[in-house]
Amino acid sequence: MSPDPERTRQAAPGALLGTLVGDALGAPYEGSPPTTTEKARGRLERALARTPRPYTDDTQMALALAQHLLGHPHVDPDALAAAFRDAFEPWRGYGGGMHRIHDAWECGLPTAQAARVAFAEGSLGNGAAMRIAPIGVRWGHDPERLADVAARSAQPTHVHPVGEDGAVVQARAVGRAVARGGFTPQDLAELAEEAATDELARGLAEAASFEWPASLGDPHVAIADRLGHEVLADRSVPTACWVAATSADPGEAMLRALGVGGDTDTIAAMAVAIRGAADGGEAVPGELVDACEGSPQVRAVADELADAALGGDAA
Ligand code: AR6
Ligand code: MG
Repeated sequence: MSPDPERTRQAAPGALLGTLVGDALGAPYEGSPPTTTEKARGRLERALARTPRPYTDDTQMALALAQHLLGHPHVDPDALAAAFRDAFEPWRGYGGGMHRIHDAWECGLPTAQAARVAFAEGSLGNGAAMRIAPIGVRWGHDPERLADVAARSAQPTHVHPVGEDGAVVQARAVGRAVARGGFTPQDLAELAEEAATDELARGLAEAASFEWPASLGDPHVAIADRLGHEVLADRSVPTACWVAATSADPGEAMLRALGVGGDTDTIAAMAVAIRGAADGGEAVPGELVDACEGSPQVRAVADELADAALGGDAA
């Protein structure tokens, strides 16, 4: 299938600015408990009142991956590891394992060995999923290629099957949103069927069947409890997909993620990326985009990625 030009040009900034906004405005609430929508609105207002509003590792790594894709559309894990190493800024809030992997890269360890220095079986954190939106943009029109490229992009840092599958699922979610201009609970059920690991399949199936009568109030505590809101891929990717599938637009996805709490910045980055891809860059509220560090750079990279996606698969 060839990518649709108009759709791709709208989805690319939606996905990448969604990552940025979710990350930078969710970051002050990393580790916060779930709360009501009303209090989530207060969280957003306080995030907007703070300065500066830096992005964290989610956006830092997404930008490095996006740049890498421009030269390596099928991903070269060694060159990608070098790109992550060069972009690394330790104060950006990286996971503990990432600091150890970065030291291993600097000490010259081969990529495959460095990926196991923190955890022998590899990381099952959500770090490979949080940065994946550029692959959804670049390969949204080709789901098989997308899954292969997403798995390769996890290799430098997340070789645990659950860490890698989280990245593939999140890439598929963004890719579906890019290709179709929508993302609904039906997508959750289909993603569950495609998942490679039982952990992601279970989480997505639970997300697809989650029902919460409005009379009970906000679902955030129940979602955090059942689907999770932690840093592990299987306890955050299905949650982000649920937030995206049940929100009307990127602004609502931001609020819901702020309500779910936990690994707030990363769940928001993933959820708003999916919703932004579905609804387009103009649907991501401008006051949120303008508030974040790096928004012009993110916009520029998104446009370059859209050009690359529309330029053909031979590159
Ligand atoms: N066994 C036990 N715990 C694990 C394992 C494992 N195999 N793998 C990961 N963890 P990490 P990330 C736990 O460090 O995935 C930032 O805040 C462990 O507690 O590989 O890039 C981002 O914004 C480990 O420290 O980093 C994201 O929110 C944690 O999972 C998140 O961190 C994270 O795994 C991304 O983290
Ligand atoms: Mg985080």
